[in-house]
Parts: sequence; C-alpha cells; structure tokens
Amino acid sequence: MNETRPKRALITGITGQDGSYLAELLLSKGYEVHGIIRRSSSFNTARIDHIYQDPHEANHRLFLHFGDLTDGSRLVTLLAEIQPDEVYNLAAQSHVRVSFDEPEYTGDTTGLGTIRLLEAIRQAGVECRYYQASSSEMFGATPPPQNELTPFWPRSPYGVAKVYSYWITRNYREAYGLFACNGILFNHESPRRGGTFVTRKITRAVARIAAGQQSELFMGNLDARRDWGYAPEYVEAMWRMLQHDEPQDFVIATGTDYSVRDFLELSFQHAGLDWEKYVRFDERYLRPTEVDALVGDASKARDMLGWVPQVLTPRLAEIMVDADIEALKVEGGSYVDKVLTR
Ligand code: NDP
Ligand code: GDR
Repeated sequence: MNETRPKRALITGITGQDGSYLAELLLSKGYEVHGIIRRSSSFNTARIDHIYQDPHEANHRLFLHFGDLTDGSRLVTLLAEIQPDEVYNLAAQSHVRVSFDEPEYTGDTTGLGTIRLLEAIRQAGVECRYYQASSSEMFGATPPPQNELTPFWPRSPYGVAKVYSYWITRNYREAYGLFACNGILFNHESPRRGGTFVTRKITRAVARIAAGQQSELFMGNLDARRDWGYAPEYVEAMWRMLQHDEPQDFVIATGTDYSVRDFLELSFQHAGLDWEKYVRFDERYLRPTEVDALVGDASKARDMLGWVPQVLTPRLAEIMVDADIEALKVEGGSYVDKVLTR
C-alpha cells in the first residue's frame, strides 16, 4: 500500500444492510470507500444517502460506481481503476425463499459473482485483502452448534451458491496466495434490515399494529430457530478479519438461539401487544426445504479477533421495534416504506 494515501476499500453490496454499516465504519476509520451500485430505474441508495458526499466537494472519501456482479468485464475495469487495498464482497441475491423462485439467477449472482470478482482482482493484478460474505445457511441441515469445522449441508439454491463462493475463496487463497477470508456470519439484523426478512417483517408489523394501521400479520414456519445478532457489530468483525496477520475463516454469531415464535413474542410484548391475536399462517412463506436450527460457536473469533457480541436477540427486538415505531411517528409511515425497508 502507498503510505501517503488513506487505505482504500471497495464494497460490493454497499446499498444493502451490511454494506451501509460497513461503509460508515470504514469512513470513521479514515478509509477512502468505493462502492459498486446497480443501475436501477428508481433510487436504491436510501441506506447510504446520509453518508453520500458530493463528488465536487474537496476531500470527499465516498465514491460510488455503477457495476454488477453479473458483469465480469466491468469488474476488471473497476478493480484496475480503483486499486483497492481491501475488497469486501457483500453483494448477493440474499433472500433464501426467493432463491427457490429464482435459482439460476441466485447461482449467477451469489455463486458465480464471486468468481467474477476474484478473477477481476487477479486479472487487474491488484494486491489486496479479500472478504467473502459467507453464511450460516451453508450448514443448513447439520445440527447445531456450528463452527468452522462443521460440515456443510445447504438446503436452498442460496445456500448452495454460498458454498461455491466459500470454496472458490479458499481456492484462491491456496492457489494464488490471495489474502482471502470467509466470514461465516449467522443471521444479523437491524432497523436497516430488508422488510421481507422475518425480524424486520415482524417489527414493522408491530409498529403498524400499535398505530392502528394493520390488523393481521401473515407468517410461515414459526418453529425455525435462529441465532440473531446485531448487524453493526458484525461488520466490525469483517474488518477485524482483514486486519489479522493471516487469512482465515471465522464464524460470527452470538451463540444463543430463539424461535421465530420467540421473536414474535419479544417484539409484540415490547409494544404491549399479544402476538397471538394478530398472527395468521400463510403457506406461501414456507420453503421447500427448511433450515430448522442455526446456532453458532464463535469462540475462534473471540480468541483470535477479540470479537464478542454485545447485543443479543431480546435487546435486538427492542431496538428494531423502537426504530420502526419512531419511523412511523416521524414520517407517518412513508419513511418506513420508502427508506428503511429498501
Ligand atoms: P442485502 O440483501 O441487504 O444487500 C444485498 C446487496 O447486494 C445490495 O446492495 C444489492 O443491491 C446488492 N446486489 C444484489 N445483486 C447484485 C448484483 N448482481 N450485482 C451487484 N450488487 C448486487 O444483504 P445483507 O446486507 O443482509 O447481507 C450482505 C451479504 O452478507 C450478502 O451476501 C448476504 O448473502 C450475506 N449474509 C447476510 C447475513 C445476514 O444475516 N444479513 C448472514 C450471512 C451472510 P441493491 O440494493 O441494488 O439490491
Ligand atoms: P434466513 O432469514 O432464511 O435465515 O436468511 P429469514 O429472515 O428470511 O428467515 C428466517 C426464518 O424465519 C422463517 N419464517 C419466515 N421468513 C420470512 N422471510 N418471512 C416469513 O413470513 C416467515 N415466517 C417464518 C423462515 O422460514 C426461516 O426459517 C437470512 C438471510 O439474510 C441470508 O442472506 C443469510 O445468509 C442468512 O440469514 C444467515
């Protein structure tokens, strides 16, 4: 790295939940941050608008570039142009249920997108450290607790695509000596979580029901158990992985598990409501193959990175419910619809 300039990071998926928190973290550490965004007919940058800087201003450190993980030649051009010190690959079709509807597209983005990016790094001759957003969904049907040595048994096109990305990342580490890490992250949530993931779907509904704007909430399998942590803490772990002496793979999780039913109860209770009065079943939210239980053992990250989660699921539910109630008050609902859920 050139010592006279700030460290330079490239983030794919910067407009998503994690990308937005990671961009904030890296900017706060003095990095120059480059993000790849997709061209869309309507704006898709709501999560990063608050940190966007006018490119005409002197000393701005956030740069956005149009690109797509399905467009390999564009990735080569961007890598050659940007010459990042660190690359965080967070872009993906990240919804498990949707991956059953769009398996081929999910494979193309969430799986092959990774090899396109790794090849772009190699072809552009960039010397950088690489972070791959791997997932607890790779463990799928293998019973908990899951750690770095647990065998994979993915249960969705999404999970299978992430297994491909995990192994191709390891292969580039072994074959070409790339400093490449897999962060195997368990579910992590926040007020910026997309509105169709289960936690946010629940906390938005709680806010609307409390405000008298909604009377029913349709849900799928309430028995699934997940290890839900707080997204801002998880992006800190990503950064720590790339600062470590050696490239390694790490599980990031809280080590606790709750069912979807528990999350419903925690969220509704926080607003003084009884969830059973409002929740109805709809089979469209079931998956052809479900992942019953994910509970991570993150002792390696604790011992080697000093990473310890502070916010556990009950507090997370409160944070998210409070944020959704506040958002409804501030903007009468349009803020929730147009900004936070995107
Ligand atoms: P989001 O769904 O919130 O964000 C996904 C991001 O990827 C968005 O910025 C999206 O852009 C972008 N994207 C999607 N397809 C493409 C494409 N073809 N080319 C370029 N960009 C694309 O995900 P999260 O922030 O929650 O997760 C970040 C990563 O971590 C994902 O890879 C996810 O699979 C993985 N992961 C997430 C976990 C979680 O609990 N959140 C746990 C473990 C892994 P746009 O805004 O335009 O749609
Ligand atoms: P997940 O998250 O599949 O774990 O993937 P999601 O919140 O979608 O589902 C969690 C569990 O809740 C059950 N569920 C419902 N899910 C949704 N979305 N909507 C419902 O109405 C509903 N009812 C019950 C699901 O069946 C499931 O068991 C997330 C994503 O962020 C991935 O990208 C990431 O890799 C993993 O977490 C770790």
